Amino acid sequence: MDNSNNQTITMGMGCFWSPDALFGQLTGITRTRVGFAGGTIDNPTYRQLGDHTEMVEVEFDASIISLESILNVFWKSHNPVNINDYKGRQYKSLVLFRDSMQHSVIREVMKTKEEQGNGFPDTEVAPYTLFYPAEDRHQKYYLKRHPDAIDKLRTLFPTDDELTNATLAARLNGLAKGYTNMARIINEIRTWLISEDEQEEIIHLIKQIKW
Ligand code: MHO
Repeated sequence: MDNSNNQTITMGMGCFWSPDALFGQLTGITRTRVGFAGGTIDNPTYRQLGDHTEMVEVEFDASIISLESILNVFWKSHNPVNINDYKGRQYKSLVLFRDSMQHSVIREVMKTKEEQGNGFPDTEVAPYTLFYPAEDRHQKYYLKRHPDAIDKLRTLFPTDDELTNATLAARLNGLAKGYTNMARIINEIRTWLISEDEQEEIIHLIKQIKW
């Protein structure tokens, strides 16, 4: 689903498994990936992430969901405390912006949070440079607890990358974590810009999954 309204934002808010599912279930989010960013060492891995932070990278259609709403979900869903990196850099509250537009939206939302009386969020805000995707076993972590779901999705998304990048996998990962339900997902699929036959084929497939 490529179009000119697409934007990407990268957020760190603790262990990346839940944010993958949390953002993945939102209409307007076209894909999610988890990985490491914000540090300096080359080629971090889950076991050796060095000074990097666990982050979720979210691609979204800004004509459906605004950056502001995504950021509101971000700050509502974690405790942005970084004093002395007290939880370590692995679990920093961190947002990486792609351009000055995103930077100013981030600052505005932070100012609004402060005005609402909870103090200025202690979230680090920095320009995006590199993002290292995490190992496949960390992508769509909650969905991967359901082997039959993965088996069935493999008919549509044969490779690990295709599965990780699929909007459908993002929604079902949200479902596996309990953030959404099947009826919502099916209603949304009926709005996707694919043929009715393709919609029904996908709906048929996901209805067969044994959870
Ligand atoms: N080891 C912790 C966090 C995992 S998260 C990918 C746990 O099992 O919940 O950092």
